[in-house]
Amino acid sequence: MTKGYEFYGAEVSYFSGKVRAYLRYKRIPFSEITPSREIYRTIIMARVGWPVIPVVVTPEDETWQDSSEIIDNFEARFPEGDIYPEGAKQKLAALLIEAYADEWLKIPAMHYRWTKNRDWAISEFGRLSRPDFRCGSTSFSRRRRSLRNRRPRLLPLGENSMPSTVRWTKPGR
Ligand SMILES: N[C@@H](CCC(=O)N[C@@H](CS)C(=O)NCC(=O)O)C(=O)O
Repeated sequence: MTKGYEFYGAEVSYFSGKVRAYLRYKRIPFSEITPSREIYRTIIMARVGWPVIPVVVTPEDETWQDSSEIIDNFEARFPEGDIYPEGAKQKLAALLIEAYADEWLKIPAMHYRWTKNRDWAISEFGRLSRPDFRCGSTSFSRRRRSLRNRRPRLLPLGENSMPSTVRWTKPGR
């Protein structure tokens, strides 16, 4: 039996959600693999060179990274039910909406994840990183504390940006 599409992604990951929704919409069979520390080391770092999700490994053993490239590659293989509207202007509009969601909606998404859903996000990242730690165990609590004390890296978040992010997503406040 040939290997199917392997999708390395997580519920907590913004860009994994984009690819997962696409795969479900197109009804493309895939298996989702949780990116544990071990998977980051042996698959993602080995194939991509930096720690990132989503990643797709194809049945031919190709590695695809970047949600837009993953979707474009799937579209080339599964053209039926094109996800883009007909017409060049309409396609341009669809691509601009994608760029807006990728680059700008990410800001409020990260803001609300790390303010309103911080505990959940920390638990999720802990669970992904060390699925071998049982919830409530000493190792689990230690790992949770160490994540809690770490500021999210590489995110467009900061004390100064918070009020404007909230104003942007909640007009009138
Ligand atoms: N442009 C990339 C962005 C991927 C991305 O930012 N992934 C996040 C999780 S949603 C990540 O793994 N970040 C870790 C990092 O960038 O070091 C895409 O569309 O796939």
